[in-house]
Amino acid sequence: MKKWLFFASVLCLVIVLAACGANSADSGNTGDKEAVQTGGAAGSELVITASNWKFNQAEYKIKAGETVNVKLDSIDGIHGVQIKNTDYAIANGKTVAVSISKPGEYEMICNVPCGGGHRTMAAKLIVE
Ligand SMILES: [Cu+2]
Repeated sequence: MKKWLFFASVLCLVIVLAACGANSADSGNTGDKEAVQTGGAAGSELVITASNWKFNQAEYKIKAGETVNVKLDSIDGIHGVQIKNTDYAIANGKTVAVSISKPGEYEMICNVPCGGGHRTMAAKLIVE
């Protein structure tokens, strides 16, 4: 009887230790993932969504001198973005690392002939 009790106690202890071990391993992994995600967010990203015939925002803001990964997503029609007074152009579905050192307002236009509203398809990029 005593032997059985001892065995049960050891078994409980093993289970508790295993659970603790598993938990700490899990939280360790989560920490790693968070670190990776934080690292990804540090290189900031700007997603511009284009449709017939507008961009999803009238204005987009980035910081002067900061490299921002600008992605263009066309959800309706095929569009492109050209940032005037810069060499930057972003094709549909592509991401371009944009870094503009001079603050100001830059006009962004669609650079793909996309139909009726093409010529009025524009937004502002504000570099602060
Ligand atoms: Cu267009």
